[in-house]
Amino acid sequence: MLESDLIEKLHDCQKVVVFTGAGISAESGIPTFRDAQTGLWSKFNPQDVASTEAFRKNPQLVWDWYVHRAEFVRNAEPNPGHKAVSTLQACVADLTVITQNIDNLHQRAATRNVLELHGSLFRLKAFVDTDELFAGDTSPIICHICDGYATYDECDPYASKEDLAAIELRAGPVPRCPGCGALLRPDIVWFGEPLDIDILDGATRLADTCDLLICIGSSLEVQPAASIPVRAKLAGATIIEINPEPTSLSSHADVFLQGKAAEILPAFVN
Ligand code: BV8
Repeated sequence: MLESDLIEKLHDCQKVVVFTGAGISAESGIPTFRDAQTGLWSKFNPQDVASTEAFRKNPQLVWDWYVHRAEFVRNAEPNPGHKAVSTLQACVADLTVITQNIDNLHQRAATRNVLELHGSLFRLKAFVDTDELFAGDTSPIICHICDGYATYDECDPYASKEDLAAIELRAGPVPRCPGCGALLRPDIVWFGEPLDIDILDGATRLADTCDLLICIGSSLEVQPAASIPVRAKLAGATIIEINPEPTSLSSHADVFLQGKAAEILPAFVN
């Protein structure tokens, strides 16, 4: 398929999914995960920083690691790739972004309808250690502030949701829920944790019903996210992949555009 045919096809599509991974944010200066030299996982073991076990063992270390990443992301800007996706959304009838990224850069590029499969660095939730909680004497309740498990004894009836909303991922001691005192953690999906069922269901339904899926900047090594483009292909969607390196999807894609997202994507919207 020629690039001009592709652009025409894109404008004819009723339902488009843009599926993104860390590669779309690479040109905003945010390191990817699996690059052999600069990837985060070339310097850190995911089990030591991105797992419930790590947080249980050393919450401050994990908090500090995410504070560092959040500062990096706050200082980054959406790049021409993010902006092109946003422009594309205005040109097609129905476009949803399904992203594995937790950096908020699609939203900052004014893209709407973003499904965040792995959560966001910019929301917090309670760390719930269910093993410890259910081993205690008191029956758990749901904390009215953080919606995590708590006990009646712990929960402060005078605390408000606004108190929690005011807490951000910033340097300092790991904060606690103003209601129940549970440690707070970023609202992201760590290895071994299930994805939010509603978000995963929504993404799966889109994969099953879209006409076109554009897969941008993902190594497709993490499940269940990696199954989304495959599912769309099996359901009959046209698949375009944009990546400087081939992946397990490339040979099955209808079109594989080898290169950087920030260079290739703007051509779709000009
Ligand atoms: C779960 C946390 C079940 C946040 C992340 C064996 C088989 C199948 C599955 C498993 C298995 N062993 C273990 C599992 C499960 C595991 C998994 O998939 N592991 C893999 C690694 C083997 N999955 C899970 O644990 C998931 N949960 O399965 O739960 C369950 C069910 C019920 C009850 C309990 C449990 C949870 C997965 C979530 C992991 N969270 N991060 C954080 O700290 O960031 S993973 C991490 O990988 C990021 O979130 C990231 O988004 C995600 C995917 O990576 P990519 O985005 O693809 O990034 P990567 O660096 O890999 O690739 C970048 C690409 O960009 C490259 O291709 C590169 O060429 C390209 N690129 C570079 N520059 C550019 C570019 N492209 C375009 N333009 C450029 N300029």
